[in-house]
Amino acid sequence: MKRALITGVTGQDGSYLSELLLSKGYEVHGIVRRASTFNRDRIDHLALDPALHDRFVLHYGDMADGSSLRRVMETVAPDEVYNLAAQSHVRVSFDQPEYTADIVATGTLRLLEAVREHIQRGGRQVRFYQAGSSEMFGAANPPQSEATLFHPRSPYAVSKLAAHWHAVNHREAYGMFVANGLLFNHESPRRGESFVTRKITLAVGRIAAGKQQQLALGNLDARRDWGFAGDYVDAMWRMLQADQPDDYVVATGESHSVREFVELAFDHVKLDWRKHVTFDERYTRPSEVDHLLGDPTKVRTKLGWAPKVSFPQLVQMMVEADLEIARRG
Ligand code: NAP
Ligand code: G4F
Repeated sequence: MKRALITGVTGQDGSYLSELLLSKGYEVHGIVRRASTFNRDRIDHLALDPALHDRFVLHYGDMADGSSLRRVMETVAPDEVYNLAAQSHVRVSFDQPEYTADIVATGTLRLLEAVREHIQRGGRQVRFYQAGSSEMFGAANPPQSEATLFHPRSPYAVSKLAAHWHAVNHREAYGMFVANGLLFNHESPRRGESFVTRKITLAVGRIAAGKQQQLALGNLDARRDWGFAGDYVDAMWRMLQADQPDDYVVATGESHSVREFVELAFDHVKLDWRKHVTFDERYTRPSEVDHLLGDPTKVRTKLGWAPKVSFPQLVQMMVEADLEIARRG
C-alpha cells in the first residue's frame, strides 16, 4: 500500500485528491493547521468515516513551521508528497505580501528540505508534487504552454514562481523526483467562497431563493481557462506515476470571461444578471491578469490526461449545489 502526504488537505484540491488516492488504495496523511474554529468541512466525510480510520490520518503542522514539517515527514515516511498548502487568494496577496511569500515560497522550500533530509537519512525515494499556478504566466500572451516565459503580476504569483524554481532546483541539484503542475483555474462546489466562480454561484442560489438581491463584482472582462477540480487532481497523481519527473500545464484549452460565467450562471435560474450585478472597485487588483488560456498538449500526449467536465457542465454543477444550499439554509 502506497502512503501519501498532502499539505493543504483541508482545501478544495486536498479534499478531491484525498478521495482519489483513497479510491486507489493509498494510505493518506494530511497536514492541518490549528484554527480557533473547525476548518475541516471538506474532509469531515473522510476523517469521521470509521472504515477509513487507519487509512486517512491528520497531523498538525504549518508551512511556517519547519520543525512540524520535518516531524510529520519522519512520522509518516510517505512515498509521495503533494504540496497543496498556500495562501491561495491573489487579491489577498496584495494585502499580505510577506505572509504570502513566507507560506507559498519559503514554506515550499521548508518542505522540500524536510523531504531531502528524510531521503538522505533513510535512503528511500520520495516523489514530490508542487502545486504551481497559471498565475505565474500572468501578463504573457495566450495561449500559455510549458515553453511560455513567466511574467507574474501579484505577490502570490511571484511567490508561486519562487516555489516553482525551488522545486526545479531540488530536482536538478539533488536528483529528487519533483514534478511541477502549472494548473489553470479549477473550480467545484467545494471552491472557496471568495473566488469569483463560487462567489457568483453562491449569490445566484441566494438570489433565486429570494435571500439576496445584489452581487458586487470587480473586473468582468478578465478571461480564465476554467476546469473542474475533480479532473485536475487526477493530473497531479499522473505526474507522480510517470517514469521521469517533469513540469506540465493542466488546462482545458478554452477560456471564458467572468461576464460569460455570470451570464451562464444567471441563465440557469432564468434571471437577468444585469438586474443584480453591481461593480465594486474593492474587488479589482492593483495589477490584473487579463487572459489565461492553457495549452494542455503535453499533459494529454505524455500522461493521457484530458478534462471530463465542460465549462457549461461546471457552471451548472456549481449553481445546482449552491441552489440546494440556499434552499436548505
Ligand atoms: P485552497 O482551497 O485555498 O486550500 C489551501 C489549503 O492550504 C488549505 O487546506 C489551507 O488550510 C492550507 N494552508 C494555508 N495556509 C497554510 C499554512 N500556513 N500551513 C498549512 N496549510 C496552510 O486552495 P486550492 O484551490 O485547493 O488549491 C490548492 C493549491 O493549488 C494551492 O497551492 C493553490 O495556490 C494552487 N492552485 C490552485 C488553483 C485553483 O484554481 N484552485 C490553480 C492553480 C494552483 P485552511 O483550510 O486551514 O485554510
Ligand atoms: O476567482 P479569482 O479570485 O481567481 P484567480 O485570481 O484567477 O486565482 C485563482 O486561480 C489561480 C490559477 O490561475 C490560482 F493559482 C489561485 O490560487 C486562485 O485559485 O479571480 C478570477 C478573475 C480575476 O481576474 C478577478 O479580477 O475574476 C476577477 N474578479 C472579478 N470580480 C473577481 C471578482 N475575483 C474575485 N475573487 N472576486 C470578485 O468579486
